[in-house]
Amino acid sequence: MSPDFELPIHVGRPNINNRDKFIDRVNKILDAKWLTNNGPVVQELESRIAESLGVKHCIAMCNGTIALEIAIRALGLTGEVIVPSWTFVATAHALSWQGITPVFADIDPNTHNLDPAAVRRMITPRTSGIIGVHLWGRAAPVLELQAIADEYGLKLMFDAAHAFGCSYQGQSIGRFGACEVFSFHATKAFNTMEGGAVTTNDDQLAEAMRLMRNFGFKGYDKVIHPGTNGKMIEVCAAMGLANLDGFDAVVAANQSNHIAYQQALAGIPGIKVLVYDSVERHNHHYVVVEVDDSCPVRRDDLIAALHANNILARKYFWPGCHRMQPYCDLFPHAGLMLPQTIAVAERVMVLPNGALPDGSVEIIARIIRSLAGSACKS
Ligand code: T4K
Repeated sequence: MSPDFELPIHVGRPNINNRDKFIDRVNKILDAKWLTNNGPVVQELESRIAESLGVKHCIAMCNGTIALEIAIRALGLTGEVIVPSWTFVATAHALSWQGITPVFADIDPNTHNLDPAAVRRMITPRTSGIIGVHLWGRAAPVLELQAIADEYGLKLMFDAAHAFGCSYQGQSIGRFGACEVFSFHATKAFNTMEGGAVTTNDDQLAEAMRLMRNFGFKGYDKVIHPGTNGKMIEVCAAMGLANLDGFDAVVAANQSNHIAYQQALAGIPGIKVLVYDSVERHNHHYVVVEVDDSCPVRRDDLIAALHANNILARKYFWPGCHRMQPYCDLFPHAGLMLPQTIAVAERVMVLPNGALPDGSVEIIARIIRSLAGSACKS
């Protein structure tokens, strides 16, 4: 049988808005012969993002992982830092790459975000901080984590890689903790091809991160800080400006697909589409489906069937960082403290979203329903 889609439709297909405006800006960048090193297009993107999020500083970076590393260093994190295992592995790697031990705390199975009680259990005399992750763009328990950080004298920052355009208690994500880190990777709701940014209201922290992003240079020939190369290039910033202009339309398309998925998958036993809180702003980028034991088909069999039809669903972020290298060798018993992470990792399937070909949601739902439905009868 031929697949439903001739060309694959992926989770993570990039949103490319305003292609003409992007090309126009690229031509201007080439004419100006200023390609990188804090150029005018990067500065314009930083101002627009800071303004739209209502935060004092936005420091654009070459990607979200380097942005995390720079933020971690600028905050002075050391020893152990508490993170979820249920996240993309970059959250943990950004710590271990700098000789800091990521300590994995369990999640709340309803939100997929850190469980504050589990965070408390993982604090030791070596803990210097907490990195909350706003997974799927749903805010981590910001206030509860801040209270724990204040009580124990820990630094708190957020991995907001998924959360551009999302809010917590009505305020844009990007303003919480000591700083927040975005990824603008091609696969994100808002992308600069590769890219990322740290946002903060702390002047000193912002200054330190700007220095670290550019080898520690403070003017010609004067280095006053250790640093690396974390700079965003002008062409990526041009992509960002073009995509910012079309961001509302992307969110609207995502949301409409999300609603269509909820309707089309309703009533299938053991299938639940995660719903985003309607009182908050959300980018609706990730369509996250949980397949539990009452579904007659296993999650992995559903994914295999979708792949056979050129629908490249994913089981993000299976199996959890603690079961990836080097963490599974370093902490072979970490799973004992992560029962909810392990359970959620077995249930989750992420479906394609964004500018999908017409009728995609219905076709995808039909495949899932036909498998779950027929297996149900047998
Ligand atoms: N923290 C969190 C919570 C994150 O999710 C991420 C990144 C980070 C930190 C680090 O930020 P960055 O340093 O990446 O800025 C992808 C992305 O590479 C990664 O950025 C993202 N999270 C993660 C969730 O997804 P993979 O390993 O799944 O990528 P890959 O190559 O399998 O592509 C994903 C899907 O997107 C595929 O179905 C193909 C499709 N795709 C991808 C690209 C690049 C396209 O259709 N077109 C494209 O151009 O990590």
